[in-house]
Amino acid sequence: MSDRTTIGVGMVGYAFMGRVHSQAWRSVGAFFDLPLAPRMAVLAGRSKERTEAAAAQLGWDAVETDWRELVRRDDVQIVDICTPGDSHAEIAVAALEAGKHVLCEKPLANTVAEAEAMVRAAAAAPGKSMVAFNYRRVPAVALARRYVEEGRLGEIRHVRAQYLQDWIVDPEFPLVWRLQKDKAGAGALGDIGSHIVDAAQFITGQNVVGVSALTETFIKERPLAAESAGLGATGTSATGQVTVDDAALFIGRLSGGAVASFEATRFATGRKNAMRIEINGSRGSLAFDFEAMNELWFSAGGGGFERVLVTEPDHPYVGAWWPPGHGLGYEHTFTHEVKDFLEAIATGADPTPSFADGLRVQRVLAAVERSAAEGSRYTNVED
Ligand code: SOE
Repeated sequence: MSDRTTIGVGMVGYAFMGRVHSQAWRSVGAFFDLPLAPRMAVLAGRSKERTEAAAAQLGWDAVETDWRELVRRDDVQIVDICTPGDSHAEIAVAALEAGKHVLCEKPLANTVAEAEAMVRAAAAAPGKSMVAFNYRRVPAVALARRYVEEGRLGEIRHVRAQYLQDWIVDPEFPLVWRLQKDKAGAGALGDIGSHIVDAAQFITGQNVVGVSALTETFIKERPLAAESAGLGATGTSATGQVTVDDAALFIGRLSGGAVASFEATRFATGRKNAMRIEINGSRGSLAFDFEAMNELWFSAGGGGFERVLVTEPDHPYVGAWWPPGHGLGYEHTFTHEVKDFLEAIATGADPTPSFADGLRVQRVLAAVERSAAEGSRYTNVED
């Protein structure tokens, strides 16, 4: 391990995503045999005191209070962006122009124009770039793609995807940044709808080419957030407008001829992180629910569905971890993500999902918003 080349990582943001990315950078070298050893060099955040406390807790060597300083540093070769969407484009473009590799949280940006600028910067820069759609790295999701590639499903006819959460059902839950359009770009649509669009495209190998959509904001005004802007925030007595969707539903066509339905909501009372996808093909079907993330359900047609416990050493990523049946969790998907990113950097391969893949998802989100706003029956993604 000690003779591996070290590569410095600088991360911007230390809330939920920053914490889980930190865990990934910290543990990846202990479980995967990698050509590069990440060094958790610098953490950037606005408040010096809080950033120092986060760095000490999460294992970062130094702090900056301006991400521009982090991007300028010689001991940073990878910039990991864990901020709300409103700063993704600016940080990513600056980092790419400074010759860094960039890992950026999803959705890629808040608008198609920003995502396009990021794709242009990525194409012109020497550094590698990747958007962090972590659910691709759930072993069962990667196995689902393998099944499709092996032809076990035959021709794909239906995709049924849902992402169901309930953390804002309470009208007193405060107006955190995820509920503000200027910071998050969109609501459930961007935050979790983007994941199911990416997962559907990843597993089937087909792109969403047209949609017909409906969005809703059930609670239009909420208490302003007090101390924290995260999922555990508390409210004040002042209120503000919710400027994003609470739920987004859409149907769509895929480039290979399949039809799809998508539902993204934070109002599915009792559902915590139910990222679900079912795919029906001419020869077989598969079904996945993140709340039981170590399982993939497969049907070869007759006899209904059978459970595949995705904990065997020959299943994607699993061999690096525990013996069969011992299972993985949410955080492992991020460890797999940084493992794949480091390998791509070391070998010169292009990591996926690329910024271009992120832009493709962004265009679908924009088409959903257009369709919902216009009440149109069917909206082509490229229009
Ligand atoms: C909040 O809805 C959230 O943390 C998303 O932002 C993540 O992308 C998802 O993985 C879990 O839920």
